[in-house]
Amino acid sequence: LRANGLEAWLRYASLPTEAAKQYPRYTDIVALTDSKSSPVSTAGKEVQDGLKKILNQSANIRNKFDPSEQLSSSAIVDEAQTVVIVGQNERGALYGAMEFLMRLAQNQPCPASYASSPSAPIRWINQWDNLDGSIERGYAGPSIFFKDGAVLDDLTRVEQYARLMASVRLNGIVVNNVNSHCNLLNPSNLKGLGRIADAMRPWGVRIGVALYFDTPIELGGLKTSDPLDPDVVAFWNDITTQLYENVPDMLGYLIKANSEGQPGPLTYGRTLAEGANLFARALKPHGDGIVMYRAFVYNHHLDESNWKNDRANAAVEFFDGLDDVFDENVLVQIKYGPIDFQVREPPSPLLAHLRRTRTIIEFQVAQEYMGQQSHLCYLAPLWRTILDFDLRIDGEPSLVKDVVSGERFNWKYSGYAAVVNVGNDSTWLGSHLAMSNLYAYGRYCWEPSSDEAAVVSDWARLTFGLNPTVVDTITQLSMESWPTYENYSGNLGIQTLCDIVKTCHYGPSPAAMDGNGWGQWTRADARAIGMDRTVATGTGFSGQYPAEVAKVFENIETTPDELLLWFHHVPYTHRLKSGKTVIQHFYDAHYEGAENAQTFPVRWEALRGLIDDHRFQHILFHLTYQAGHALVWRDSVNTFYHAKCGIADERHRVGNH
Ligand code: GCW
Repeated sequence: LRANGLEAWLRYASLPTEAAKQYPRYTDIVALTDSKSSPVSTAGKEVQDGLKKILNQSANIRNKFDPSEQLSSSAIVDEAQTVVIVGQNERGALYGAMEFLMRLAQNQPCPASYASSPSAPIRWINQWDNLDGSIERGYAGPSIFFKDGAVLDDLTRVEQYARLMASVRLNGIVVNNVNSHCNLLNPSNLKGLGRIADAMRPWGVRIGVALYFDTPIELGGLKTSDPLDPDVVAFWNDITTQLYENVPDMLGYLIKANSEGQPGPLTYGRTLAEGANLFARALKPHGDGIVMYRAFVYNHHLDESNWKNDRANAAVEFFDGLDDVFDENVLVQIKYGPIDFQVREPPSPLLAHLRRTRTIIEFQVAQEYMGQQSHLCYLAPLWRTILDFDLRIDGEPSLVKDVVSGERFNWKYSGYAAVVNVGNDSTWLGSHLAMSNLYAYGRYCWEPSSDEAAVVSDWARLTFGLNPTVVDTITQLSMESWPTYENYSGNLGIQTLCDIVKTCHYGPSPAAMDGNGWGQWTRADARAIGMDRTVATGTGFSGQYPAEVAKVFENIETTPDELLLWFHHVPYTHRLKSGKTVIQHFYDAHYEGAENAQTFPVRWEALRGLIDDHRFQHILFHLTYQAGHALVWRDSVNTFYHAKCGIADERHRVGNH
């Protein structure tokens, strides 16, 4: 049977007969709602579909229940056979229903009673889809939302996507690229956005939009987009009213401004807060809509010859001091690291600076610098290095996950966003294994202390079936994949070393890091490597952290090896805590990483016949490619640094091909 990639982890594969027999016969589904578009109604249909597929049971759905009435089946006399699923709201009931099915599909009976609630209310996705149907950093075909400047007529895939989102309790999505276009807001697209919202709403998913700052000029024909100009204010008020007419439950606006060539308030001599508040005030009369104002503001024409310059400093420099001046419905959306979704970064120090202004942390499922879905790279272990990091704000425990959840500063509305690049491809992300990142992202928003291996095992069982060899193999490969990728790409916090000059951000190009204005510098020369970000002699970045953390990073002795070159400029001969020199670590890590990647297709081979051949082959192809590309990475990076510093590999591998 050709496996349908569209179902992803919601295949609801039938349980073996023996296992299925253990379950009661479920005869009636009571979905208590009068509305067909309610998530409760969706839940009813989903349970009906799931019971059919998993247990081969046919159950009737109805939407009323009189407790005095006997249900149709005689089996229902035993209360233990009645499953009651309730939520604090309609969405909650849908989540409970899907959890019930996903446990069933894994042959894990539900406990007698069980409750669960989210760590944070904002659990959203950011698509970077352009109106022409292309996707920025998309590697899986064209957009499922847009084509030729308009919203697609057929939104079947959008609805299927909302179903996947609901199953991992993601409740919002910004549907267009942060590098936005004024035509998003033309009259026919406003209607189209309404259709997208209608398609996703039954799954408890609300939509938001990313705005282009100069829309008043380019679409409205105004002379300026100055946020304090009365005509500009009126323009945005009017557009916002029209948007709410089409999308009454809109989440709000995502704004990328004064970043990478985008216009913004600074273009008009106004502050970032004045820019953000413009949109906040337009949203305010309509409900609970928020402005998600991105902290990714930096100068990409930075002069490398000045050793004090540092792109990593930008977010705090731009946003510090604005904490008290943003309107209350402005949230600042912060990438997890100070640079840009690199293979290893410390958490953004801005997370420790905003206390009154609530924040959203931004992750990236879209593996932009992480092998772009051609490499297996399960990201939950990376996310945990950020979420579990203790920022020690005011000397108090301040785990990033507790800041983001709202617990640390008593916020009621804050949370998570992730850039996701699903496309029209039948696998959604271009590779079956990459879907574990989307699944895990939802699980982590809900419960950021989840065990990474347990999460990926759940995903593997749901996606590929219950065979323990299959589940164990996928779990092990996934758990090894990020450390392996880090080994054969950028080590010790030097960043990923992808090609950033061609802007593809793919494949090795250590030379591309320096000599340009992007600020992803390594400062590698013949003798030394790394960014000196200390307060004492460098860019001062380490001083942006609260005192206890700043002290750790300021000092080479206390900086962990994995972030050494992020914070310090050291000779290649500098000895790590492991006892190795920096350069020997580079050489060894690249051999270890590439060697381990060689085992991936071999270990996958052992699953031949244990999963359907179509997906087996598809994945085998990807892992084989990854194994080959890991060798390219190894040799490119090692040869580059060997040529730079001239220091021989103790094990005589580098330079001897
Ligand atoms: O990582 C960089 C990407 C850009 C992206 C930008 C951003 C949408 O290379 O493609 O633009 O970040 O996050 O705004």
